[in-house]
Amino acid sequence: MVIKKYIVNNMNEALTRIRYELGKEAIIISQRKVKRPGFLGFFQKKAIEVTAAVDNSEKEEKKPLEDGIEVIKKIVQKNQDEDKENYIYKELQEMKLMMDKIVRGEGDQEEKNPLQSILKNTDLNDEIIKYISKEINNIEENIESIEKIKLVLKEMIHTSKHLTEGKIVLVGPTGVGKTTTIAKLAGSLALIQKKKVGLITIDTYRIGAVEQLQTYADIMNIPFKVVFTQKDMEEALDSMKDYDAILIDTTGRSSKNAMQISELRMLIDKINTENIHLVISSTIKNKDINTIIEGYKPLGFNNVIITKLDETTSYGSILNILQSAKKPLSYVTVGQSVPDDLMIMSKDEIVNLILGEDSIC
Ligand SMILES: Nc1nc2c(ncn2[C@@H]2O[C@H](COP(=O)(O)OP(=O)(O)OP(=O)(O)O)[C@@H](O)[C@H]2O)c(=O)[nH]1
Ligand SMILES: [Mg+2]
Repeated sequence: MVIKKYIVNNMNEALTRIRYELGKEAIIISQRKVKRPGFLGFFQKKAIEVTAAVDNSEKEEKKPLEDGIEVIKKIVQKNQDEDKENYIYKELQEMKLMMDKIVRGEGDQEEKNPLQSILKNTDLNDEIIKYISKEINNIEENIESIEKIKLVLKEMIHTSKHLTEGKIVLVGPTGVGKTTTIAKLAGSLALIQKKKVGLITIDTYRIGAVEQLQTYADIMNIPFKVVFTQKDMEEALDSMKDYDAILIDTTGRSSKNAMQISELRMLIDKINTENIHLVISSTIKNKDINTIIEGYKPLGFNNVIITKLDETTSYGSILNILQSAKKPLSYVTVGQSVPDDLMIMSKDEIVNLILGEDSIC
């Protein structure tokens, strides 16, 4: 077994070097953020220390899965002292991805074209990769390929101006985190920004759904109304008309069910707001993105919230979703904690995530 440490700027660089030096059967056994030494401690840059290993016993039959299990055991052993459950979980996810690739025999071609290798590791869809590959040829500046990719990505990403006042509606598929995000927004507006906030739910569809938001409303001491009809909606909005912000939760409907969507639309029309956010999970499969977005278009959403970034290790889905929706990103969520795990991200932060130069820890 050969074990080697690499200090790199990002995981793409690590994967390229590991495959080049140790071959495609190498596996990553640990990664951690470190700082490169700088002049008197100045200009220190963030870097990643990646440890990779490869079994070089030639005569043994190659059994990547069995090797992987051995390495998993070692990682668990190594981290037991350090009490880093999340760390182990992330390591295992990284390893699973790497092992899948090894088993599928991918990687040879990527070594030959570092640009393709950088883009392939992002999970961006093929259409976007094609577009970026084409666009970077039009950049005449004499800069590295990775910098060109960053320029193109930044052009493609749009973020919202944040309206934290008025009527804010969240729509989207079941279980993506709408109610939790409403609670995070309510917490941030009412408890931190000291705004006068009201909550409304038209979430009458699922048993237990009303109680979930009612509990948050009680804890935060925020008025809460449940709405069944257009008349209820009118009355609820009227009772909160002098509030700074009214946050409106909806039930996760199947976007394939046009009837359910049109019922929801009648209530949303009554709200009469320009501030409708489609909530989508970053863990969505690429091939489902367009269907979901098409299904929710009749509701007239004009922002996108991407949730559960803590549950993925490649962040290309952010751009895949935004490109399909053609609407700007307003918030992302990075965990279950209310209200802490709600974030506004800059274009630079999103680009760094997509290119593997940063991660959600
Ligand atoms: N890991 C993680 N879990 C999240 C995040 N946001 C929400 N969740 C969890 O996802 C689950 C579903 O969240 P809800 O807020 O009930 O989802 P919803 O969209 O309101 O679901 P419906 O009302 O059924 O349509 C809960 O267990 C949340 O704690 C996030 O950013 N990260
Ligand atoms: Mg809900």
